Amino acid sequence: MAQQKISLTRYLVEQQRADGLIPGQLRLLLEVVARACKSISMAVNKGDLGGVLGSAESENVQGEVQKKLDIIANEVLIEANEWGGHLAAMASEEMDSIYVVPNRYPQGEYLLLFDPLDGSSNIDVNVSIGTIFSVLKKPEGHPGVQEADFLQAGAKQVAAGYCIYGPQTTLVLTVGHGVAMFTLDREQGSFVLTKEDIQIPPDTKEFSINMSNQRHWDEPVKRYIDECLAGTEGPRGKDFNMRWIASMVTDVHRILMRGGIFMYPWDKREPNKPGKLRLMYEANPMSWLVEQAGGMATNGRERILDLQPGKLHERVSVMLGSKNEVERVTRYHDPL
Ligand code: P6P
Repeated sequence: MAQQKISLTRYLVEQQRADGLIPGQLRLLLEVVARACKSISMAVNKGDLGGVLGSAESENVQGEVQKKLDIIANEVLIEANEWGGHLAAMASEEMDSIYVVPNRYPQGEYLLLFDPLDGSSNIDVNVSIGTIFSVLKKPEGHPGVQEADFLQAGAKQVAAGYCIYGPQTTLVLTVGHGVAMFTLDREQGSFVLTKEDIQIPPDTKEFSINMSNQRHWDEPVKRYIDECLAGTEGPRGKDFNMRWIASMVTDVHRILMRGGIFMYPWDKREPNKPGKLRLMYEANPMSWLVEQAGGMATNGRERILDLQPGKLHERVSVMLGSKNEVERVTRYHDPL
């Protein structure tokens, strides 16, 4: 008999039965986010045929030119989640401030943060992009919700994941009980469990970094990459391969599937910024997924999930992936 397909809904119900990590409201939240990602996938897949490519002639809070699909994805996630009664508020890379669920809808106990479409520079050239999301619980003890409620360390997340829009549309998710992967069955229109308990190999021969920034890096990162480039003639005694897709979702997905180290470190082009990537809705969800898959994630000195955020859109230096490699480059940052 053909192996039974386990839907996302069944997986979430059975996880709740097994370890109580997915209360009803969180299950609803995750199913709504998955449905929103399915809609985004349909829009992305239309490309030019849907008139969704190109610039929206506007800028986001990061000062980046928004693509039409950035705005579409953001609106899809807002509209899908605001009425369900599971959320108190949302925060997005594409919005300056938080979006409080309107009074006409019931308020829930969760906070949803997302980068609605990560890797925007790849949208118009048909390279994989994705949605990254993170779920926190609204702190108790006061009515309403404000931006400060979102400023929780990544270790406080109750769910995190991404949906990658590539040759397959794949949802990758953790609620603190390992990492599971669901592939969109377009005939059924539903996400089907295709991998669970994903494990990142502790060692790797593949690094992922934007080499054009090499002259701007701090010494420890320069040393680590120089040693990788020296290959068998250098102290590492093995040759390395390099991949840089410039979509964090896609680079991290490859690492979850076959190992590797991803780095977007601080560099001296913007010395007052700790890095390019955002802590709350890029680094934190990806770091939890990587740790849940046996990997490691630091900012070069500290565990990313321990960082206490000061601002909603703050940035961070990111080094994550195969544990032994992240340990090594983090050790190189130790004061002598
Ligand atoms: P660069 C995409 O814009 C993003 O935020 C990440 O997804 C990606 O890893 C990084 O920026 C790419 O940055 O400087 O190589 O274009």
